[in-house]
Amino acid sequence: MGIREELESIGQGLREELRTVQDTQSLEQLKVRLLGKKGSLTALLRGMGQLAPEERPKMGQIINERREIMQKMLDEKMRELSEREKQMRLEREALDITEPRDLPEVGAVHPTQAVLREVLDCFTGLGFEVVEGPEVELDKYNFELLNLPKNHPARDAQDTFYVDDNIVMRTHTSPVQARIMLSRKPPIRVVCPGRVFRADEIDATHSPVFHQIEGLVIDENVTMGDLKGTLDAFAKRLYGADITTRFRPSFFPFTEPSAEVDLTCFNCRGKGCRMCKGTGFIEVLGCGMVNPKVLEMCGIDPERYSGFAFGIGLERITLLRYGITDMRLLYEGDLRFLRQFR
Ligand code: 2U9
Repeated sequence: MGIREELESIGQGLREELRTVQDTQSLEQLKVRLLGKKGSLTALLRGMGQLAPEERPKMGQIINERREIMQKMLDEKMRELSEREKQMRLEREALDITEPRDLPEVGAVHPTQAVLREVLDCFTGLGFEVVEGPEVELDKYNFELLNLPKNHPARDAQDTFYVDDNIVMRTHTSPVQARIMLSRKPPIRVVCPGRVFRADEIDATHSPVFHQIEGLVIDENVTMGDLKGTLDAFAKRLYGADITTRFRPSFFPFTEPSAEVDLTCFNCRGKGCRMCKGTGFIEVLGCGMVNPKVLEMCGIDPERYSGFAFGIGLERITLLRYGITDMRLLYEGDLRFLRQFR
């Protein structure tokens, strides 16, 4: 077969293959078979060596023209096939964003967290700063500086989780305030929320891990009247304008004098009911004037400064707030319980 016939036959073959080729990958292979290093057209060009020298330029020109035409046909087909493949891919991958589907269940703020937020909102509104500290503490900060000497019953291994002789799981958030006193000068106005640990029973009102919010104010001329006013504002903010506080004398090593604070029962608003056992009041927190000994140990001059402190059990006020009767419900993560707070 002469070169012209072969060119004709290659062109014919290409036209037929282009009619049937279905995808870009096969087309690419076809292109290699034709124009690649071992392609049929390339072989034809090489075969020109057999021709008489005067025929070569003419034939070279013809082959190259054909080659360009074929190249264009291949390119054209390539565009057509890529476009088609793109369309098919788009159809295959299309998402119907209007299609109805199951929505994920909406969560709820946990009741303990909701009450914590309210309490912190209240105190930050009064000018307090929120400060947090470590849950694993040195004996020095958890006990020593708070006037809880080595043989004090509250330090008993019954109540305290010891890590070693000098390290404990904090039994209250007071060590955070002790650290603040050591590192700052008055005026100090802080609230310290956080997890605390006591080797306690687990029952409806006790858990070995619970939360406290403690507050501390230190400045010149801070009085018990400031303490009472602050806690009154807290009570009214959380439970309503008709709620008042009642102080009963008490004892804590870190405060002197100390008091336990009752609020008007927010169930019966003071009339007397089962919740307050007929008294019209519910015990909610403890407080007092910071013991001058504590001020002194924490580097603050008790002659110049005075302060008050209070401690609130977060779970306790959460139970009271929602009328929940068992603290374990706050820890168990039972969705039937939690869904009620959505
Ligand atoms: C410093 C000085 C004094 C924090 C205080 C209480 C009273 C108190 C209890 C409330 C419920 C613990 O969670 S509870 O069982 N707390 O009654 N806490 S005064 O006094 C401080 C703290 C830090 C430096």
